[in-house]
Amino acid sequence: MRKFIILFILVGFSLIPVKTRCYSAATQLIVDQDVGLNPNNPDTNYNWSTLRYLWVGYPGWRDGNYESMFGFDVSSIVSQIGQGETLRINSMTFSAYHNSATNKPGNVEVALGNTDNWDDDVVTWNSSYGDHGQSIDSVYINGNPSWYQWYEWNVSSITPDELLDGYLTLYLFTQPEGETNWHNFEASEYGAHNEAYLTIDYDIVPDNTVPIPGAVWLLGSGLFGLVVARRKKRSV
Ligand SMILES: [Ca+2]
Ligand SMILES: [Ca+2]
Repeated sequence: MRKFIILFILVGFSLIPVKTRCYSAATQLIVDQDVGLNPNNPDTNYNWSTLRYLWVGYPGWRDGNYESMFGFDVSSIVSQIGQGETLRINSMTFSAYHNSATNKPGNVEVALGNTDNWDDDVVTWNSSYGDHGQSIDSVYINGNPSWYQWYEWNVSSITPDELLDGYLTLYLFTQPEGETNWHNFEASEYGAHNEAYLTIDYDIVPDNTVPIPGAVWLLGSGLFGLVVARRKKRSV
């Protein structure tokens, strides 16, 4: 009987990961497209050819309080989700390369965009439906010597629903908005291969994951039944 109890515990524990984790992976996605937006010139497109960096904040010598928009094609993850399965995000990080010669320090915030339907060659403040959602994470960026380096925002709180349509749009902006704080980040067109990227650690799990206690209880009662059956056989 003791042998069976040990077997039951071993088999029970070995089943736990199988029952709750269908598929797990960590992946990095390079930005699909990126662009600056300016509410002061709401119908102007600020892609690479017009503005050589991705601006956030209010550079005094430029007109307006810039924001930058980053698009990620997440269809490679979504396509792995089968019928009866659900995407679960364990952690997600957004990374962008800071590239500025005369920045002023301050917080740079990340938020979800209002639309996934945009093209960096034509999009403007107005056609992107302007602005962004609530701040998801904030990073304080100092002045010199913090230029020319990667900064990372924790965006793990974004729900999987935002990825299921195959695209994710993020905004960078400054807080508080105003002339005290501005930065620029390297655009994908810059050519130095410091494109923004997204790091996602995720699981794809069955929709109706059997609760662990229930599964173990079922396995236990099954094994108990087997033991009883064997004993009965022997005693015959
Ligand atoms: Ca671009
Ligand atoms: Ca989306």
